[in-house]
Amino acid sequence: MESTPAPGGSMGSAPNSGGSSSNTSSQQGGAHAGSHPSNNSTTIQQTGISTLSRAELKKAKAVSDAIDKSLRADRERQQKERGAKLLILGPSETGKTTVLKQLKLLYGRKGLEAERQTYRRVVHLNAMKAIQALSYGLQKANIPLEHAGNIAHLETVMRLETTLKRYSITSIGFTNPAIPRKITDAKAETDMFLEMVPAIRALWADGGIKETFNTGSNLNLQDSAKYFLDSIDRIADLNYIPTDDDILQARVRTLAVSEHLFNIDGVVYRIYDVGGQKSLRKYWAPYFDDVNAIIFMVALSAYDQPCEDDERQNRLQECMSLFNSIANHKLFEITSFVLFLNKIDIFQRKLDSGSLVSKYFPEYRGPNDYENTTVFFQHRFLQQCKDTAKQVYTHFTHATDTNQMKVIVVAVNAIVQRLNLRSSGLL
Ligand SMILES: Nc1nc2c(ncn2[C@@H]2O[C@H](COP(=O)(O)OP(=O)(O)OP(=O)(O)O)[C@@H](O)[C@H]2O)c(=O)[nH]1
Ligand SMILES: [Mg+2]
Repeated sequence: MESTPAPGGSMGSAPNSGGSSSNTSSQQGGAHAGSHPSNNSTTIQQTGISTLSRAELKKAKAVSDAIDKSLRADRERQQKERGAKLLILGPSETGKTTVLKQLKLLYGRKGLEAERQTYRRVVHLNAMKAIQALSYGLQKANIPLEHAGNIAHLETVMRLETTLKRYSITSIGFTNPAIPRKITDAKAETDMFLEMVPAIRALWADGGIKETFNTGSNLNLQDSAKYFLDSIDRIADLNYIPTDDDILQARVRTLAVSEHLFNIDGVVYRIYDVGGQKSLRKYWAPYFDDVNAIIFMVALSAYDQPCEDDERQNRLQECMSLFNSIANHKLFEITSFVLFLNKIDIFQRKLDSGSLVSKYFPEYRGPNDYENTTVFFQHRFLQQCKDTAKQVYTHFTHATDTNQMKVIVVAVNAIVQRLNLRSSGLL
């Protein structure tokens, strides 16, 4: 591990100060003797204390080492108490809030308990939105239903569309108490869900909807659609309580920046989760001061998707531009950067289904396999940093997988701590 002298500490401080008096030689002077024996033998002779016996020198060194150790421990403690400020940035739907949920599960005192009941409604809304997007996609692509009897179900779903819009998930304020708006008409919402359940069950089993699901990448379908539609019987149960996995899969847009405190292996982290939609990015800047680390989230699986608000722009390309502006921001010159190339499970599935990276990134000429395409994208992101010496730590992540995230969070904590200690002169 690289070692840098501690500013103001005994190592490397003013060379002559230690030996100037025999009284201080056992404290500061001794530290020099201990740290740089060859340099300090000169100092000792110059200051006329060459008469110190070997035993005395040894003792002085021991005292000095003890002082060094204690100073270092003090500074480490102060550093830990000050904590680390960490921002999770990136475009919408890249998994920022999901990472935060994982941190709550792994390091929060109550895990996801406080949010569990609210998520019941989110899960229901997610399932309704999913079947609606598929029904809309089926009609748009003129795909016939497999069973004509399901037409009535399709009509139910489309009829409830206007009502469902009122229950837009974006208007739920529970991720941030600063947003007072919330669904107050929970009963009406539950009634609507129960009315839709038979339609969801029948349509999700229909070959036409299956075909729509398998062929449409522009459906604006949430990544968790299949997960919740597959679980329709379980989530429609009157006694249903969302599991941790359900909460990790559930999708709620973040509207406002929120702060969360975690103690990760003795270090206090202040972590900020932001809304990634373009219109919300102007709210990020007030949090840019004194940032120790940034986790920048990328949805690798978005390589074949257009931006939500601009069909002509590729999502991953837009994400690279955003990374460019963040990584080269003057306030982040000494900030540690961790890049999460996320949603690798969906990315792999897309490659397996034959979706070609080169169709969306024509400059890519390599094989359409996971190993080569991920290296290509990693390289493209790292190329965005104008400062070629800037170290960006990359992880390929599956943010809904708690076991994988556990390992990655430990690694990120170690990196942030090491870089923090180094920037404050402790390493
Ligand atoms: N399959 C899969 N789904 C993921 C992964 N990471 C996140 N998701 C899902 O992607 C959806 C969006 O995740 P969020 O964490 O809400 O995204 P966000 O970046 O916070 O989005 P905004 O709040 O709009 O900025 C959720 O349904 C998550 O469950 C992943 O690695 N794999
Ligand atoms: Mg979010």
